Amino acid sequence: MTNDDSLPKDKGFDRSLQMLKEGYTFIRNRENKYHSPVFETKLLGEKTYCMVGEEAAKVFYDNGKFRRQDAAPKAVEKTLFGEGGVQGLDGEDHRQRKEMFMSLMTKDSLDDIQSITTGVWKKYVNRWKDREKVTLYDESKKMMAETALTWAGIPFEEKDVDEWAKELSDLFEKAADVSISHFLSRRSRSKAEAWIEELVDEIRKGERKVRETTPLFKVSFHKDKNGELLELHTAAVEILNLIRPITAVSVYITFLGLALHDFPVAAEEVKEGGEEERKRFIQEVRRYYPFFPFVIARVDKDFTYHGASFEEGTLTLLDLYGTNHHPDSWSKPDSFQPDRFHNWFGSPFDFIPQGGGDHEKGHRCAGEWITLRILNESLRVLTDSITYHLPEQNLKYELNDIPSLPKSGIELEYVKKKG
Ligand code: HEM
Ligand code: MYR
Repeated sequence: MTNDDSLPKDKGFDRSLQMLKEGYTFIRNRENKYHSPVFETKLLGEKTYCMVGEEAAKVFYDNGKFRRQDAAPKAVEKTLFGEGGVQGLDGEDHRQRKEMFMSLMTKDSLDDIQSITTGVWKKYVNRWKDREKVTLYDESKKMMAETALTWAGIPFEEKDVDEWAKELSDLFEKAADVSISHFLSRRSRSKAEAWIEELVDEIRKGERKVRETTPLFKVSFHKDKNGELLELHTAAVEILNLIRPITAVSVYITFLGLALHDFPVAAEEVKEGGEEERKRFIQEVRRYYPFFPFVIARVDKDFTYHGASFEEGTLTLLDLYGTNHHPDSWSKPDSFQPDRFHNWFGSPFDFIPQGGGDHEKGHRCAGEWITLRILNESLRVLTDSITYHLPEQNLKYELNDIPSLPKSGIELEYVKKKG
C-alpha cells in the first residue's frame, strides 16, 4: 500500500469555521494551494478527505468505495435530510427506497408538475398586478411550496401556503447555520414531520381519501425489502424529501432572474429562441451559480487513489460547485456561456449540480428532471409571458454564504402580463 503521506494535508486545527468562512471555495482554494484535487483536512473534529473534479467524482460515485450511513453531520440530518431517509441508506436498502422515488418520475408525473407550475405562475402573476413591487425569491418559495403540495397530493388550504413555504424553506435555508437559526430549522422539521405522519396514518387507516396516483399515496403504501410499510416517521421524512427540494427550486428561479439581468446578450438569445435556448440557459444557471456545495460520504473499504490510501470510515467530501467550475472540464469556467451546452456531450461526473453518477443505482438527485421541468416553465414565463423592471437594489451573492442568494432576493417592479 502507498504511503499515506503522499496526500497533502491541511495541517493543524479543525477547519470547520474556516470552511464556513470560505464557503463554496474552500475545497478549490486548497486544491490550488496543494496542487492536488485530493487532500486531507479536519472538519467537525474528524479527519476528512476532500476531492474535486471529474476524476474524483468518478471515484466518489463508484459504488462500493463509499457508504452514506452515518456520513451526514447530525445537524444536517436534523434539518435538511431528516433521519432514516434515502440519503443515508446503502446497498439493497438504498436501491429499493430509491426505486420508490424514481417510480414517481414518470413522463405523466413530470407533465403533471409542469402544468401545475404553469397554473401557479399564472395565479401569482395575476395577484402581482396590484403590487408595485414583488420579491422574486419570496414569491417563488410560495409558488414552489404550492406546486409541491399540489403535485404530491397533500391537502392544503390557500391560506396556509405562506406557512408551508416558510417551514419548508427553513429546512434548506438554515441547514448550514450554526446559530439560533439551526434550532428554528429543527423546529420546522419537527412540526412538518408531525403533521405529515398524521396524514399518512389517516390515509393508511382509510380515514382520508387521496388519489392512488399521488406521491403521497405511493409513499404511504410503499413496502421496504422486508415487505413492510415504512415507519410513519420514515414515510414523513421521504414525503418531505419530495416537497422540501421542490420548494428549494425557488433558489434556482431566483438565479434565473439574476442571470437574465446580468447577462443581457444570453438573455436576448433566450427571449428570441425557443426550447433549445431555454434548456442551455438553464443548464448554465445550474452550473454557474452556487447552491448545493458538496456531498458527503465515508470510505467503505480501504482503497488507494492518487497514490494515497483512503482509510475505511473516513469522512469524504466531493465538491460539487468546484467540479462545475473546474478548468479541466470547462473552458472559461467563471464566465456565463449557455452556448457551451450546445451539442454538449458531458459525462455524469463533470456537470454535477445535483450530484453525479446514476439516478437509479447511486445517490444522484431523484428530482433532477422535476427541477428541469419547473425551471423550463419558469424561464418561459419570465422571458415570454411577463414584463418587469428591476429597480436599484443589491444583487450581490456571496460565495461564502451557504446557501447563497442575491441579497435583495431580486425585487421586480411593475410586473405585467405581455400582450
Ligand atoms: C439528492 C441537489 C431538487 C429529491 C440530491 C443531492 C443533491 C441534490 C446534491 C445529493 C446527491 C448525492 O448524495 O450524491 C438538488 C438541488 C435541487 C434538487 C440543487 C434544486 C432545487 C430536488 C427535487 C427533488 C429532489 C425537486 C424531488 C422532487 C432528492 C432526493 C435525493 C436528492 C430524494 C436523495 C437521493 C439519494 O440519496 O439517492 N439532490 N436537488 N431534489 N434529491 Fe435533490
Ligand atoms: C434539497 O432540499 O435537498 C435541495 C437543496 C438544498 C440545498 C441546501 C444547501 C445547504 C447544504 C449544507 C450542507 C450539505 C452537507 C451534505
